[in-house]
Amino acid sequence: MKPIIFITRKLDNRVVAPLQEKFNVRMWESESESVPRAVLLKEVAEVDALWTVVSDSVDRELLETGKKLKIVANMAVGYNNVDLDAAREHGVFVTNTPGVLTETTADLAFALLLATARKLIFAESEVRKGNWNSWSPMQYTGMDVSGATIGIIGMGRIGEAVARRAKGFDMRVLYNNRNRKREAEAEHGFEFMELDRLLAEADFVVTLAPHTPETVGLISARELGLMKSTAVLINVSRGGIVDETDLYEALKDGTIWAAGLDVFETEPVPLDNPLLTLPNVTVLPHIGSASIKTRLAMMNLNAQAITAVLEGREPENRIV
Ligand code: 8YV
Repeated sequence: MKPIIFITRKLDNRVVAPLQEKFNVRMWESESESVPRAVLLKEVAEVDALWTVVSDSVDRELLETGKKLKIVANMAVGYNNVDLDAAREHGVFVTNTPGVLTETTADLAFALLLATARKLIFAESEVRKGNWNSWSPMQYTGMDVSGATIGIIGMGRIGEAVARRAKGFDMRVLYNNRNRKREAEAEHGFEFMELDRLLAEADFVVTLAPHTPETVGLISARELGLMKSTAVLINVSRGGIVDETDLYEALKDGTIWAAGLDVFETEPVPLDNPLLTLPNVTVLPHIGSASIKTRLAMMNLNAQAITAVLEGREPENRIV
């Protein structure tokens, strides 16, 4: 009997076919609807390996149901959707997909920063709607990126990659992180700064911290109040890090100038999320790592981790 894998999303055949040669692969085929919880619980009760993405909640109930489960391979660098303590208690490996998505996600962070600063999405829609009828000096004007100050909260691999891009735009780079990055400071002139001062000095604040109990609500009303009224907030890490109710108020009353969001507290973002009603918010559907090459690389890492565990080896990129 071949070991069984359940994959919670429809995957490219280039990734599935090699797995099918060795294992019994089951996959949720719908691309328009996420796998229902009842189906996930039924599948996990029978499988040896589970392939998940960030919107799958791998909680204690799920891990207890997976009596044969040996590995949860989470196709993301973040793993806040997995109960690590429960996985440890049940002897289940948990792996992620770091490294391969760094540059792609930094590209997206910078694209979102530029798009928000220069109102690209709004301006583009004006052209399509036929509203571009005249030229006026202050029409469609935004904020300069070149030469401005960027403050990066969470200076991991992706944070550093965003900082390198900022240098190309002659920006002053401030960062806040649990540990100092002295090599990067010496090499690129990045400046370490405590959070409140960074928020007060930056023209662009980019949140790239992981979602942990310590970072939930890290940017709330008080922090937004410290920012410049001309500042732009970019969140490409996890929704809960920025308090959405407080952000809505800050954007509405002009406490800050604009925000670019690739991530939300609830994803896919519900259409009644008040942030969607504001003109000074750019929204994206969590596409930080969404390039063809990177998504294939992430899938390959997940496939390798599952193969290793089902063949009795220790997987790479092990969290638990
Ligand atoms: C993923 C991400 O694309 O890696 C992460 O943590 O947020 C994105 O790169 C997404 O989570 C898919 O699972």
